[in-house]
Amino acid sequence: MEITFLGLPNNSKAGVALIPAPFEFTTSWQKGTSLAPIEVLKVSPNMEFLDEEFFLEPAKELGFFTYPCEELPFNLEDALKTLEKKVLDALKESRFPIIIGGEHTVSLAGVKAVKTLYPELKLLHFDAHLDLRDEYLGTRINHATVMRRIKELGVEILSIGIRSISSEELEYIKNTNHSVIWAWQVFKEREKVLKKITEFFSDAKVYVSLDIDVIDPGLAPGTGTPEPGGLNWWDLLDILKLVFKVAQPVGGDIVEVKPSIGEPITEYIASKLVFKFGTYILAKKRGLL
Ligand SMILES: [Mn+2]
Repeated sequence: MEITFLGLPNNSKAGVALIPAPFEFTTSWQKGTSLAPIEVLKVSPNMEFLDEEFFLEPAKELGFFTYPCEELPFNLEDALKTLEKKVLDALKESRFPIIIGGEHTVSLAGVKAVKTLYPELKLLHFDAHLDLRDEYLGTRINHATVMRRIKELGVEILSIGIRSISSEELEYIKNTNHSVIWAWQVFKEREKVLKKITEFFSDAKVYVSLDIDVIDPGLAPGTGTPEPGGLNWWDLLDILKLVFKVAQPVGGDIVEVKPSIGEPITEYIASKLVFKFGTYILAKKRGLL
């Protein structure tokens, strides 16, 4: 049976494309994220279809088109290429692509595809980790290096929610002036943080990459590396809404969910985030932000 977002039939005019990426090649600690796309989709029909902030119905007024949850090629480079092509197809059909991962490496495919249409693309990177290593466990393309590979494509990145860093990464962010908003700043310097985000993204085309571990693991425990001190739901939505207001998001991904069978809290949160993306795209179109 075909699994779709919210359990609704796919609408060919839908404005949002959901691209499942059961992608897990380089996960280093707790595995399971390849199961996330299907589990995130499975819990989605349990949500209300009406958004409680804007009273909009994104499924009806914008539409979600769920791509089939297919296996990707067994080789990392080929899997990334296949994914990149799927994202490009979605863009060509004028849909806002959202990859549902899978490990964070999928962002490389998403960004490459979106950047072919929008060369000046900037990246909003929600994460507990910087993912800026040059190499990890002997490879250059993996979940711990993905943001460095994206930066090498010439994409400006703002990393938000960071609360874990290696000495190599510290050196790198100093040398490259990489923009970081630490998790503690979201709690203690809120106004400054919102101003920095506004200035960084103002009027830009933006790809939003959201590692679910940006949220506090007390709230979203289903992830491979549960770092304490993360963002809460409303912090996250406030930032996301602000970026939709001041800039023009054109694609994104939600990655690193590790399903907990029998207790699908994090899957449900990820599913609701997909719904919020749809809502904010629609709210922006209607001039409501
Ligand atoms: Mn992370």
